Parts: sequence; C-alpha cells; structure tokens
Amino acid sequence: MWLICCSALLWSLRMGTMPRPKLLLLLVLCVLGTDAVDRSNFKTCDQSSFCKRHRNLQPGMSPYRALMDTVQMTPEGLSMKVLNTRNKVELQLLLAAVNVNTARLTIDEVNPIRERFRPTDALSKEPTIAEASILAQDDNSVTLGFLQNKAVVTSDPFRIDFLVDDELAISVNSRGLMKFEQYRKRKNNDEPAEGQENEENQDGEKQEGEGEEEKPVEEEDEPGMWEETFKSHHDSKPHGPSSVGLDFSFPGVEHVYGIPEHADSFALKTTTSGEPYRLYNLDVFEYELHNPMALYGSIPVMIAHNAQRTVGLFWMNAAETWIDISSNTAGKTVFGKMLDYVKGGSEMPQTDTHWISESGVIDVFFMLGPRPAEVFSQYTDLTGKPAMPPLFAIAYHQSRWNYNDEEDVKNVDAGFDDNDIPYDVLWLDIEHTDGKRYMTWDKHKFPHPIDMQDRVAAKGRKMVVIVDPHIKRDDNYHIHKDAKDHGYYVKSKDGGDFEGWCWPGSSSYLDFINPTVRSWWASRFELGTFEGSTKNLFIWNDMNEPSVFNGPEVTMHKDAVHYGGWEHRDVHNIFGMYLPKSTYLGLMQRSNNKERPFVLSRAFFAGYHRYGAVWTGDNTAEWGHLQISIPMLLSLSVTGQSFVGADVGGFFKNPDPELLLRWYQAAAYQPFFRAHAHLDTRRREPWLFDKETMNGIREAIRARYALLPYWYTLFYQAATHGMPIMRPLWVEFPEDTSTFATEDEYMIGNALLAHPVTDAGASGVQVHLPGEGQVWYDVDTYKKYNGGSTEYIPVTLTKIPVFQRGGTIVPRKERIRRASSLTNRDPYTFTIALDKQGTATGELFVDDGHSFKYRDNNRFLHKNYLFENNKLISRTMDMNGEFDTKSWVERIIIIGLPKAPTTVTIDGIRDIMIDKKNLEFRYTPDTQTLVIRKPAVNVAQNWSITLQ
Ligand code: NBV
Repeated sequence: MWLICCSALLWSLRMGTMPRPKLLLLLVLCVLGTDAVDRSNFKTCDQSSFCKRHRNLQPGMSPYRALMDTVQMTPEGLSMKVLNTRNKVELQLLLAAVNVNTARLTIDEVNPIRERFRPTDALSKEPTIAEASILAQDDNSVTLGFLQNKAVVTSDPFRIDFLVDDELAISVNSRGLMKFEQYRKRKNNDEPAEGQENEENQDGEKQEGEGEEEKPVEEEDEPGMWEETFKSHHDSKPHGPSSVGLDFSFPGVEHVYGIPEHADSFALKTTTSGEPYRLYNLDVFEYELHNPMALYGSIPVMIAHNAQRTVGLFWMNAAETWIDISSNTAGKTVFGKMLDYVKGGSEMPQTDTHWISESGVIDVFFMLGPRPAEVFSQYTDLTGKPAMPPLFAIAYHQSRWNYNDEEDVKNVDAGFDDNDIPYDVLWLDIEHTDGKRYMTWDKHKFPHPIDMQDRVAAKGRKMVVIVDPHIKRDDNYHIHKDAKDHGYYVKSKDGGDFEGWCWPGSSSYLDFINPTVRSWWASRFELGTFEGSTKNLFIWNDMNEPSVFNGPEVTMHKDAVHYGGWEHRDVHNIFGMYLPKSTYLGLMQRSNNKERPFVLSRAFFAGYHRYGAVWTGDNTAEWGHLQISIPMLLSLSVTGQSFVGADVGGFFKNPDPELLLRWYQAAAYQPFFRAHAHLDTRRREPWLFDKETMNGIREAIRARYALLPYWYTLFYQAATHGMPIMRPLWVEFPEDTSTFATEDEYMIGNALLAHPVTDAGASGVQVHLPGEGQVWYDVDTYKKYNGGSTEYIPVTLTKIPVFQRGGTIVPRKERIRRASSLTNRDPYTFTIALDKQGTATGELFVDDGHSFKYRDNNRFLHKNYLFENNKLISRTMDMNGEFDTKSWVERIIIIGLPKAPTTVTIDGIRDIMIDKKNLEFRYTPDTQTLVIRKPAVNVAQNWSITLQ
C-alpha cells in the first residue's frame, strides 16, 4: 500500500493530474503509513527513555523518606520535606484538604534550577483550602483529619494512606515507585554529580537531614536522559531529565475507569503483560481498537469503584504520561475468585496504578466520594461545570469532508426537508477555505457565504465551519502576517518560528500558551473581522494535538519553545485545549457575552468540558468501531467530558446500509450526534439509501428530536452538578457488581437505559436490566421487565432497545419539525413509568435555548414532577427561575398502572386557578397504560392531576 501510494503521489506531482486535496491526502498517507495504524510511528514505553526508567523500578525499594522534624501545619495545608536518601535531594510536600471531601498533594523540588510547569488552567479557579487538623503524630507518622477522612503520612518508608470513614481507600507510594528527577546541570566527567553538589555546603559541612552512615549515590546518566532520537527526529533535551512518577493503590477495588482517550474497554485493563496506557495528544491515522496507545486528547483522571465506594484521582500534569495498571485479581475467573474465597485464602482485591510523566510537578487531587455523583461533583468543583450548550448543538448535525459548494449546501439542506428528516446544523470542512487559510472562503465555491448562512438560518438552522490551528506561511494571509509580525508563533529550539507541514503546506503554529495570542485569536471571530461569518456560524477546531505531518509522532517537537520559556514537552497535553478555549472566548465576545457558544474540538485536556464538545476523531466504518464508541464515550463522560460523540457511519471507508442505520440508532442516544465522513467516501445523506434504511434513519433522528427536552434537562444537570449525561450502569446502580464491566449498554440520565444494536445481522440482544426489585419498560411497547434480570430482546432493523426505569418521568415533544428551534412553542408529552410502589419523579428545564439569560437574568423554568398516591403534582423546583412559554402539556402517559381510574381530574395549585375539570383518558389493560389527553395546562404552571 505504502509503495503504491508513494508512487501514485510522485506520478501525480510530475503530471499535475490530481486535485490538490487528493494530492495532500496522498502525501499524508505516505508520511503516516498505510491503511491501518502504523505503530512504528508511535513510541512504546521502551522508546520513551523516562518511561523506561520509571517502569524499571522495583517495588519496595523506595529511597524516599518524609522528614518528620519538618512537619508543619500551614494555612496552605500540611507541609513537610521528603528526602531522597540516595542522592540527598530534598523535595517539598504539601498536603491539603480542599473544597469538599477532596485532598491535594503537591511535591516539587525545594530549590529547583528550573521552574516546573503546572497546568492550572485545567482548574476553573484555585481550590478553596478546607479545614483540616493534625489528629495524631509520632516519630514515623502524622495523621491529618478532614471531614470523615484521614490522611496518614508515614515517614519511612514514605507513603500516604487516605481513609474514608476509617476504611482505607487510596494508598500513595505504597509500592515505593515514586521517582522525582530533579533538574540538574549536565555532568561533565570531571565534575561531581548534582546529588553530590547538594551533599555539602560551601564549608564542607554535612546538610541537615542527611543520614550520617549513608553516602549519596552518584546518579549515573542513562541513555536518553540528555538527548533522544525517535525515528529521524532528534530531541535535544536542553534541560535534561525531569520526570516524575508515583504509584497509587485502590484497596478493595477491581475496576478502574477513565484516563481517556484510548480506543479500549471501559473498565481499564491491566498492563502488566503489555504497554502502559499512554496520554499524549496525537493524531493517529486509522487508529486500532483495543489497545492503550495514545489518541487525540488526554484527561489524566481515574475513577475507582466498588460496591462500597467510589473515589477519583486527578493527576494534574500536562506532559507525556504513561499509566500502568495491575491487579491481584486480574485474570482470575469469577469461579477462581469464589474458590479462593471458599478456601479462605482470598486476599482482598486491589488495583495498583503507576503514573509517570516526563516533566512537571507531582500535583494530585484525590476525590474521596464516596458515591459516584459526589466524585463527579468534586471533580467539577475543581475543573468547573460543563458548558451548557445551545439547544441546536444537542440536535442532529450533518457533516462531511466536504460539502463542495453553495449549491451542494442548498441541495443537502433541501434534501432533509424533502425527506421529512429533521436536522439542525450543516458543517463545512477544510475545502471551504481559500487554500486552507482558515477564516477565509474559497471564492469560487463559496462566493456568497453570508447569503448561504442566512438561507440555512431562515429555516431555523445553523452552520459550522472548521478552523484549524496551523497557519499557512503566506505573507498575503492576514492571520499569518499579524502572527508573524507580533511574534505569536511557537518557536523552534533555535529561536525562529516553528515551521511544520500540514494541510496548507508549510505552516506555523500559534502559541496559545500566550494569553495575548488567546485574546487576539478570540478577536478574530468578531463578525466584522471574520469575513463572511454571521451570528449563525459556529466553530470546529481540528488538528490541535497539534498535528504536524512531518513532526515526531506526527506532532510538535518537544524542544520547541513556548511563551514563558516553557518547552513543548511541558505543555503538550494542555496545548490543544487552548485553541477551543480561545475560540469559545471569541464566540462569547462576538455576542457581547450574550449567546452560548458551540465549539467542537478533537484535542482536549482536563477542564476542556467548560468550553465545548469532543468527538472521537477518525474512526472507521466497521462494526468494531461502532461497538467501541460506547466505552470511549463512557470513559470521557466519567471524567467530566459529557458532551461527546463519534462520527456516525464511521469516518474512513463506506458503511453498508445496515451498519449506517445501526450507527444512527446508537448515536441518536449519545450526547453529540453528528454524521461525518472522509473526503474519499461515497456520499451518504440518508435519502441516498434504500427506503427501509432511510426510514430507519428518519425514525432514529426523530426519536432524538422527540427526546430533546429530556436531553436538554440532562445537559442542565451536567452544567450545574457535573453529573455525566451518558452514564455507566454502576453510576445508577453502584452496588450491582454485575454492571461494573458493562460497556454495551448505558444510562442516559437516571431514567433511560439504551442498549444499541452493534452487531451485523442481529436478531436480538441480551439486555441486562439492573436493580433487584425494580421495574423497567420498553419505550416502544411499554412491556414490563423486572430489574436484576438479563432479557433477550428480539430486534428488527428499526428496533432500538431503550428502556425506561420504573420510578421516572421523561418529558418529550412529539411534534417533529425541521429543526429544534421551531419546536419552542410545542406542547409536551410526559411519560410516567411507575415503580413497584406506584410512584415516579422527574424534572424539566426550559429556557430560550440559546442565551445566558437563564444564568444572568433567571430566565428559566426548572420544574419537578412527582407521581404518588395516584396523583401527579407539577411544582417549581427552582423558585429563582421565571420563564414565559407558550408550551402546554398535551399528553400524559402512565405506564405500569394496575387498573383503570374512573375519573381523571386536573386542579391548579397555589399560583393559578384552573377549574377542576375532568380529563379524557384511555386505559390499555394489556400494557397497564393510561393515556391522559389534553390536560392543556401551561408547562410553567403548577398543577396536579388526580386519578380516582
Ligand atoms: O479536515 C479534514 C479531516 C476531518 O474531516 C476529520 O474529522 C478530522 O478528524 N481532518 C481530521 C484532517 C484529515 C484526516 C485524514
């Protein structure tokens, strides 16, 4: 393949026969490899010298000791020094209780010769120091107490144990794998090693804390410490080794989750017999499934869960990071574990993890839960709550690389209307620009961009264009001209503008680490500055890992230099997030902070959820990729990034109709719902398929639109409490151990369980319905199932297995229109699924769907619905909100009602007077379903409906 592609490229270059986008694509194929990931383009731990050094450490040999005579309780927390007894280097440790049920551990050098980078922009604000006190102290340990938690620091061997309600929850350095490589001067053979320099002061006296009997061991330089070469790329490492590593153990835990982004299982695997999980934002061409290789984004957050408790760990470091996972129960079958137990020889399960970063400080947050919802709220207290998207952003998006011209846009837009399929947003990829100069338009294909957007907007729809961060080095391009003149580019190690190869050819990269560059970038989005843009245009940021076609591992050289003198090595994983952050700020400013932005980004870091959505990049039209979308999206969801999706249909290759339909059905029940495809794929707008496929796609999209009020309410809950929208079953059923490794089904909020069909030719799926003693209802047939069971659900091509949990109320708008913005005044249907006690509750959030008025002017409705004792009560949940709406309630469906009522009456409560009136209803005994017609009350009002 490689040979074919390169010779094709050379031939076309000579003949000038191929259009430029195709030519560039071929070039990328040549640089990147063939039609599956070329693993040799990406490092293994062994090829990353710092990873190798840490991975070679033997457990139980920790040279570190906490110096008890330095213990001090300060306003910032418990402070003490930690000594490396081998080389005598001292480190400063600070352990603080922050916010609620959260602890922060920082370890840094005492007198560093070079400052270390801290990616504090992951945090939304500086955490509040919480009350903590020393509960006990002796020669070898000190115990810090905060709320129901304790942190016991042991001096020798150095370790920290976190206890929640007096039970051990997390141990730090219990395996003794800590390693902190202090910055040092490069040894020249005649000079003493850095460790030795530290050993004596000028008078030759021994320094405090040094063991009399021990001599410091001179640290030998190891290969790769001062320079390293990978393939043809040389890393000059001017500051030498600087890595940090530490181990964390979770006693009693068999399942850990998170650390996206990897195309792997949701419950993370042990890495003992293979590579560690890697976090290093990379543009991986045709990524493979089920492996720990790095992908486009990094969230160094791990969640550990067992039936008793949930805790989380946030390793706040933006450098290249590797994570090893091992477990004492890995590989044992359930039977094997039971046998151990019966024989009385079973040890407590434990998961051990080892975190290794190339530079930066040790700065770790421990979110001590103890329930899943508390961990999510603790993590988002640190990193901020997710952005509340505009309504259109959670509807259906139509994209491909590329819609060719204005005519194409017009036809695709009309195609949806002609075929009665709703959609909200039409996307333009890189070919819409003038030669990959972002924020410009190809004058031939898109001569009237404003008219085009206005036409789309007239139907209540929006457009999105791509804006990549690599800037074409062309003096006639204003962005480049400004950036070059102001010195806004990242610098190469030699001091000139860093230059790399990307879509536009020779490109430079804006240095978003510089706040001035960020505000300048934001100002580019002013309507008068971004020519051809309108207020209905939103932004997609791609290639921001950053992708550099001719760079090491297709990214930027680690010795490139950023604002403040930071090396790219220090900032790599957070660098990508500054682009969408600045774009978000730009869209805010464009509307004078009035309208909620929509930004999609491929690269991300912890905290990016404050700005926008991510998608899982360049997947492939294969069933395996459809299947992996679920665990990938769940891993993102439990680490704060709840607005997530995967390209519907698969980016590379052509899906057959069945795969495409199943993909639409799955994604209709995932937070970000966008069809997208590669330039070389066949067109796949729904009407280009056979009738059955198109009808199925239409039904799936319509199901999404009907449920938008529920999705929107969930997004509001995420934006206020940090609750993930797409939830693993254990978030709702924390004690059901059978759900801990589930990744083929998930909850949407607390009410709906989706088990998309992800196998070719499926005639049924096995659905696990959790919760002993609970009930579930099929949303299509209202058939009732008992919780705590696994059911075989037969499927046809149009069936999407979705179940509503007994005890919940789900709002829908069932009049399907062209776009979500046209449904503002539409009436609601509430589906009340009763639990065994005959009760149910639910919520509804309503506002204008696009502005910040809900936040700044209390222009919203937040209602609560409770069904109990045969009475449904609608109440205002948040009394601060007020919102005028024309929407009324057109239908109430009660499922699981054992017998028909004789009358159904509606009453106003408190604030309005409704004449008590009888309502029409119909009861279906087969499904125990009652449909109440036209209560006809405004959704803003408080009322009650009584069944008698
Ligand atoms: O801009 C072109 C594509 C885009 O369609 C895709 O979604 C991104 O993930 N982009 C990557 C660059 C080229 C990929 C081969």
